[in-house]
Amino acid sequence: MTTEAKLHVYDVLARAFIQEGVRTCFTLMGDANMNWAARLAQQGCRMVYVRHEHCAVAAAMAYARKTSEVGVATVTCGPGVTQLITALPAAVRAHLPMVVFAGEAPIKMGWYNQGIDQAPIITATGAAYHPLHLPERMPVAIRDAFLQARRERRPVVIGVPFDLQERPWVGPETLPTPSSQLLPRLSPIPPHPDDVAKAAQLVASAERVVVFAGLGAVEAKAGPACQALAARIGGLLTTTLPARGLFHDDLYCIGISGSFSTEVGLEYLAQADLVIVVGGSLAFHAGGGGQLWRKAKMLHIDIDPVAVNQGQEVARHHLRADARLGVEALTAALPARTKTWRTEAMAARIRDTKPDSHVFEIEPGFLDPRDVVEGLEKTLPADWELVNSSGHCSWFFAQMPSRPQERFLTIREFGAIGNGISFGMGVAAARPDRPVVLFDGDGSLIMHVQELETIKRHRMNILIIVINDGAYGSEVHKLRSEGLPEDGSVFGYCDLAAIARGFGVEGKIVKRLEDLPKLVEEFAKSSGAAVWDFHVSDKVVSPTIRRAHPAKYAKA
Ligand SMILES: Cc1ncc(C[n+]2csc(CCOP(=O)(O)OP(=O)(O)O)c2C)c(N)n1
Ligand SMILES: [Mg+2]
Repeated sequence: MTTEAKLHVYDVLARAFIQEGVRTCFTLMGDANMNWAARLAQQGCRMVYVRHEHCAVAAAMAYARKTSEVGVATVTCGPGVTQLITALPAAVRAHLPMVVFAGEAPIKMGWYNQGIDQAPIITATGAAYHPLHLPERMPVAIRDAFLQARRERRPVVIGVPFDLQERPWVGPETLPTPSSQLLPRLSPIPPHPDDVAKAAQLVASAERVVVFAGLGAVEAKAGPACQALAARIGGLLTTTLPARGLFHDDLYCIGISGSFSTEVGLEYLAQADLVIVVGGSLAFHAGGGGQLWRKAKMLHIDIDPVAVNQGQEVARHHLRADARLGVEALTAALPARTKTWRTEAMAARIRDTKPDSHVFEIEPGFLDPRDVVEGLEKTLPADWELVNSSGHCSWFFAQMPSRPQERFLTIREFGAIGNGISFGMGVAAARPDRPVVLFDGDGSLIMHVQELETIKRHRMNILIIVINDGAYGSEVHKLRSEGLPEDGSVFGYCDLAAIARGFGVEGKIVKRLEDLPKLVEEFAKSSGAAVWDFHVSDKVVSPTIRRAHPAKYAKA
């Protein structure tokens, strides 16, 4: 490297990222990262230049989930870093490997207006922070950051003072061995035969078994093995919200387990006497806070099985193994069974019952969000990527039973609104070959609506479906349920279609669901972006809210 004239530290740091295989970087520039970012772009990395740092990290999260690569973003020092405090905890909780290149204030100066102690801000989110202050060692530290991000499955932020970045490079001539060559190449962990025998005994003595898969099952490609196990024991299948769609083609899949369960799903879960959790962390919401299967024993099949998680006892029976190998070994060890819970009538009920059949009185001129989702489920092509956001409306979007897991993205472990548009961008960057459909609430979209400009500029093919109830629906329904005033949660229906057009993106208020086939056909030809604003009634209350307020919704 020293043979080239005037190589700066930032040149070499950009090369170190390219050598790590980085091909996409979500970027917002400032003094402390712009030289590095410019060099990264020159060396062939696709840069997605966003309008808010939060969105750079949130988009990188969705990119990491979709590609199984390390998500990469960059921000400047000080105010660039402080903008990340909502996105990073979300990435930590979703176990997403990421590297964020952050600038730091110049260290040669006694004072700098954007200076702030960045390490405690970042580490408070659960992400790792590494200040890099020795130029010669920086390429190795970058490589190690990628190794750490992959191994610990969390974001690693590296902070490089920008005066150091601008120094001439005087370090080694070659870059270190990239992380891809050092990563341990490990085979899936097989189960111990004693654990398999115990688990088989437990399963053999149960009559109503639900096989419940999480993202670990998706990653281990354990879907077909879970289906085979459920078929063998005549049981049912369910998934966590992020793994939804893993069994979309199975007649005995009752959909999502947890806050987003369907009516029929809840009924069957309550009857279960054994739940076999495969590759899931047994998060609080996934089991409805322990309320969904009160009678059931729990068997946890995972590479890291747990007894207690997120404040509750979750499983007393454990099988440590790769999800697929564990399930296959268990199935093979089961004795032949005569009794089965499954019946054809059950399959018909699962297929024919609406996720939520409660009847609401709706004011004329407004739509029922459930009808909007049903209409889109029927008309959106099967190979389009779908992204679920947050808020009250996300319950409805989650109910699209025909959609396979690999075409659906949900990241909501930190419960923050406002991420949908960034997640849509991350998926669009990961899957540029097909349209992305983002389902969002009006409040969530408005929180980072500036990214419509990014979407337009980068020519992303994203269709944004807004379930617009003119409100923070979650808050309205909770306030109403508790008999409190609605002030501060109801805003009215602002014209999101006009806002979209202001950013140069197509915008429509969609009033008639009969128009959907024609609209979808037109969008398919457009290759651009659009916002479709569906004005829905705020009288439709999701089952989650109704269950939380049984006194008010006793009959629901
Ligand atoms: C960053 C953040 N701020 C506030 C909240 C509290 N909150 C949860 S849902 C919600 C309303 C979201 O409104 P919208 O996107 O319109 O969806 P809706 O609930 O109306 O369907 C709010 C404010 C949150 N979860 N995250
Ligand atoms: Mg709303």
